[in-house]
Amino acid sequence: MSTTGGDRAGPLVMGVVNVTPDSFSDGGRYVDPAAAVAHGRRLVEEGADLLDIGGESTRPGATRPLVGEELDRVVPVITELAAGGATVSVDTMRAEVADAAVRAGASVVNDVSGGLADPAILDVAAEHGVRFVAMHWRAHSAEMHRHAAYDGPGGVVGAVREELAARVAAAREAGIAAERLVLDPGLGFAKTPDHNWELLAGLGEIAGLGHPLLVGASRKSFLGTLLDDGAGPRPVDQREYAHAALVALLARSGVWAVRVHDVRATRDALAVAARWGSTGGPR
Ligand code: PMM
Repeated sequence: MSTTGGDRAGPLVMGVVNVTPDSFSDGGRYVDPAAAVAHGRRLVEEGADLLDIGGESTRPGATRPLVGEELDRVVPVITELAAGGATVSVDTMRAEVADAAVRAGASVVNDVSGGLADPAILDVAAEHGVRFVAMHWRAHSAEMHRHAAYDGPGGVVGAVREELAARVAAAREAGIAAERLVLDPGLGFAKTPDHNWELLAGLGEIAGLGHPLLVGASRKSFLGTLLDDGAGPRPVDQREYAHAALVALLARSGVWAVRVHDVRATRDALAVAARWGSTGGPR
C-alpha cells in the first residue's frame, strides 16, 4: 500500500451519475431517475467500483437547486442503485441531503466543499461512520473564479495542502475516523489550467497529509484548453482520449480513486498501465 492509499492494482474507478439538468459534462442526460439508474447500472457493468450520484451542478456560474429539489433528484436513484448492490457515493454539500442519501444506501459522502458549505455534513458523516471525501474548495461555483489566486510561497500545491489540512482537522474534530477520510485536490474548482497541472504534479505532497486521494479530471476544461488547436478549447465530449492518457499516468501514482464519466475508457487505460507495470517498465 502506497502513501496515497491505492495499491498495485491501480485506483478504484468512481463513475459519475449527475442527476442534474445543467452539469457541464453531461447536464440533462440523466435528470430522469430511470435514465440515471440505467446509466449507473451501465457504469457498473463497464467496471465502475463505485458510483457518485449528484443532484447539484458545480459548473462555473451554476445556481444552486433548492434542498427539496436536490433530495428529489438523488434519493430515488441512490435507493435503487444501492438496492441493486452498487457501492454508492453521494455528491453533495448539504448535511440534510447527505443524511437522506446514507439512509437510502450511500456509503460515501463526497463533499466538494470539504465541509465548508454546510459544516453539519461532517457530523452526519461521523454519526453514520461513512467514508468522507473532502475536496479542496474556496467558494460556490458562481464566484469561484474570483478565488483562483495562490500567491503564497508554496504556490497552489502548498495552499491546497494547507487548506486541506484544515479540513482534515475539522473532520477529525467532528468525529470522522482518520481511515474514513479521503482528500481531493479539487481540479477546476477555483483553479486555472496551470494550477490543475501543478496540482497533478504535486499530488505526492498532498498525499503527505496521510489520507487516500481522489482525483477528478474527467472532461474538465483544463483538458479542453490543453487541446485548443487555435479553434478554441476542445468541446467537453471530445476530451476523453486526453483523459485516458492522464489516467494511465496517474494509475501508478498510488491515488485511491479516479472520478470519471467514461468508465470503459478509464478501465482500458488502467489495463494498459497495469500490464505495463507488470513488465517492470522499459529496459
Ligand atoms: N468534480 C465535479 C463534481 N464533483 N467531486 C470530487 N470529489 N472531485 C471532483 O473533481 C469533482 C466532484 C465536477 O464535475 P462534473 O460536473 O462532471 O460532475
